[in-house]
Amino acid sequence: MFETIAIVGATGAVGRIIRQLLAERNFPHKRIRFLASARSAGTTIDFQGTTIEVEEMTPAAFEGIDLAIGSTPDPIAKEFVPWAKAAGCLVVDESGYWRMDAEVPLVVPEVNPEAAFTHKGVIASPNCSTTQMVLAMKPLHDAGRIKRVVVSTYQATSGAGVGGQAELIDASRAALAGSDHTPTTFAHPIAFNLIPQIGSLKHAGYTSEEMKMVFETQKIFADPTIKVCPTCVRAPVSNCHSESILVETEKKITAEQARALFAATPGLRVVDDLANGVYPMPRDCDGSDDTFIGRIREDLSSDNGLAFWCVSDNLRKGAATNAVQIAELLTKHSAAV
Ligand code: 11C
Repeated sequence: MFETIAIVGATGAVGRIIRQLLAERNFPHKRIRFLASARSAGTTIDFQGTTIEVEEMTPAAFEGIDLAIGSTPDPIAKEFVPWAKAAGCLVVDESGYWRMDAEVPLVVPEVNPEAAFTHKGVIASPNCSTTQMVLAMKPLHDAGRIKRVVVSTYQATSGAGVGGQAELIDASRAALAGSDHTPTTFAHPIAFNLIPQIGSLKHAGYTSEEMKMVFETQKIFADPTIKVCPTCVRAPVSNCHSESILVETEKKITAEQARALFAATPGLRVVDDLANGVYPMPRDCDGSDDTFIGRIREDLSSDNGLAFWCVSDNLRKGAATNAVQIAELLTKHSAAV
């Protein structure tokens, strides 16, 4: 058991869900501490019947912490992880900063749990759009080896933080009232629109968000030969990312086989009855830790292609839940050795 645990970025949107999950899942610990920026330091948070004061995240703050779960912007993670490691604190980091570091395992517990135990003081949790996709890929990859993935995302505004969700509401109200609204979080109007850019131009016409889906997928499956062609799109949805995914496997997997494979995978839920208008939609998946799969069908344009639709709560399995599951994996492992 990790005696003293901490949440870094405890007051943020994902930090709040991490707190809820640790409480709901009775994560074993003796003491919990909440670290955040100087702005939030001194405020209080109620946790399991105790009022806890938020502390400023400084190098000294990590003394005595055994395990920290971090949910902060990349520049903050760059700064605090070395402080935590120097203090002997193991970090599960939700940011993008450490994910592609060769010494840092990138883990989705249902996909590559064994990687977690190779850590050297920090374990990274993937980008939300990658996490739900690799979770869906896992049973198909095990059964037929995935060679290629074509994915288009429909990403919720919550991926851009609470400011993104607020902008969707403000911009929608303004559009309905016929008044002007100047976007601040997004580069273009988000109401009644789709924005086919998430992140900045990164490589050969692909954005940083798209290249995360490429590189993180290859790292998680430890297979740089898996080809991924992503298009990431911001959609006027409050929460839950949706993805249209086409995989090509070495060995043919029928739609019926895929349905059974998905249904037998922990963390996946099949919602698939097109004739009756039943499939996963962001509104229905909000607040769930599962990843939902529907519209499962064989590709009409290739022999071994399989197409499906995948929806997941990007703040939960895409962020907080995955990080907490990594921490649980480490706790079970430390109990077993
Ligand atoms: C988005 N996926 O929807 C991003 C947010 O690397 O953890 C998460 C960015 C990350 O905008």
